[in-house]
Amino acid sequence: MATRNKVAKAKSKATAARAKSSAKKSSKKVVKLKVKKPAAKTAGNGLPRLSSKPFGQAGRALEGVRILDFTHVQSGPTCTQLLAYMGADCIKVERPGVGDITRGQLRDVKGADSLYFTMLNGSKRSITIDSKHAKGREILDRLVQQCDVLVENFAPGALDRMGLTWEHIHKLNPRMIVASVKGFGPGPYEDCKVYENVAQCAGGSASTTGFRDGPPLVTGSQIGDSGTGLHLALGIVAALYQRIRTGRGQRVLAAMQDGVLNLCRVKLRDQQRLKHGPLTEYSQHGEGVPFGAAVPRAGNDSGGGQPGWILKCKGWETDPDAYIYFITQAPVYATPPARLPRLRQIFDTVEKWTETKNKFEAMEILNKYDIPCGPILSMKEIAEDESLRATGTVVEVDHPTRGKYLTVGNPIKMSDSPADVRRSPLIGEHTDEILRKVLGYSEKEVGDIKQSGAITAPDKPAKAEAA
Ligand code: CAO
Repeated sequence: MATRNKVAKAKSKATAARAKSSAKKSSKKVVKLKVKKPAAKTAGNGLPRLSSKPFGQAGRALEGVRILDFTHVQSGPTCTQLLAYMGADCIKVERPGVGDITRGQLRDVKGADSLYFTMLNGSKRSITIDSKHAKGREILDRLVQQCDVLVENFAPGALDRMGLTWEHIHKLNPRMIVASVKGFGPGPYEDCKVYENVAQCAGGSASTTGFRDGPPLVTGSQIGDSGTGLHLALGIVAALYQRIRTGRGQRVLAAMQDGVLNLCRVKLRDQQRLKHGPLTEYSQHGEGVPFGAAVPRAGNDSGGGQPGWILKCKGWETDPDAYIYFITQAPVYATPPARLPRLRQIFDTVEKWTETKNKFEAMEILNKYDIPCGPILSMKEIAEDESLRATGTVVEVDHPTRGKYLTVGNPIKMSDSPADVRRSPLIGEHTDEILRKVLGYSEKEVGDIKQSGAITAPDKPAKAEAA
């Protein structure tokens, strides 16, 4: 009871601090509290009155949403980074002295956070908390009370072992949404740890990628990690929307196997079509190679009604990316049945021509004839692409220890919610600020917390790496 009173007192203090800090903010720019005010200000259809502010100046889509970001590595961070770009206040909780393991992985600049970390944790705040320390648990409980969403992608069971079971969280804050990435959903593999390529294999991508006469292949697109992060972000936004009606939070689970399968659904479509005959759009059909029991790897076949292939362009002998994707729509082969048996012949003929042009010249000429095609762009070309910079898809940000770096901005463009793309935080950079302003701890309490060892690594002050 005493503890409960203490929590309640702390909560009201924290709420006051939160209101004070948002009032302070609102005098500078957008008034977020106004957006939340209901009934009297509605237009009669349950929605607030139309904003009179110009588009792009009425705040960001997720402003006012506070996230307890307990994510690490790639899948979880990619989800919360996207929500942060859309305006959520993302508080990343990291282990004192260590932080997200990716801070030090694939390090390219000595002593600076890696690009692995910086490109997945932009626009967030960082607090260090030892979740296994009694005082750390108390701080986490207070964060649970102050946040709208907890996002995590620990190994199965890890969150429970920290004492943060759904029951505990729901009791502390019934409005909280608890969103998780796991490798597998409930079933035989639910306790397994999973990384990107495992998910690509278990989700059906690897068995359907590569060439027919080669082994299964993983793809460079991080469909297991970033793909699942995207799925989770959608689940969170939908849960926030449902909470407007129900008032309560819910659990959201995005399993990596499920996310990959969702992106591979056309291959499950093809698996079912196999029962009714060969997959005529696969080039192996035109080549007279019989199908087996499962969907085969289709090389660079386009997989749709419009056959395509990757063709060499001028310079292919030395440039590994001097290729173009070409789709056949020539009138004499106007129908798929007319084209499919002659695909190799068509592509060989067209390639004789593409080999005389570089991929950009070929693209320009082919587009004049409305032929869908795409140059194979290297990451170097993408990094230097001016149009991607202009749209904010590729953004350069400045970082105190590593200097300028490129990151991928928000790939989703919203006309009334400009992306908020900022550098990633240093480890524990916002520990003090969050303890005081979000959680309402007093000067003395913050001092006690520091002494307790709950926010510092042994023999190391919390901000040591930030210096
Ligand atoms: N304070 C104290 N301890 C902390 C902490 C903190 N702030 N943050 C994390 N820890 C602890 C956890 O409690 C856990 O301890 P226990 O095992 O004793 O419960 C420990 O750190 C390790 O966490 P973990 O199990 O998540 O990490 P791992 O390196 O063993 O596994 C991964 C990593 C990715 C395989 C696993 O987290 C996982 O399967 N996640 C779900 C799927 C996923 O997201 N995979 C994609 C990763 S990106 O490729």
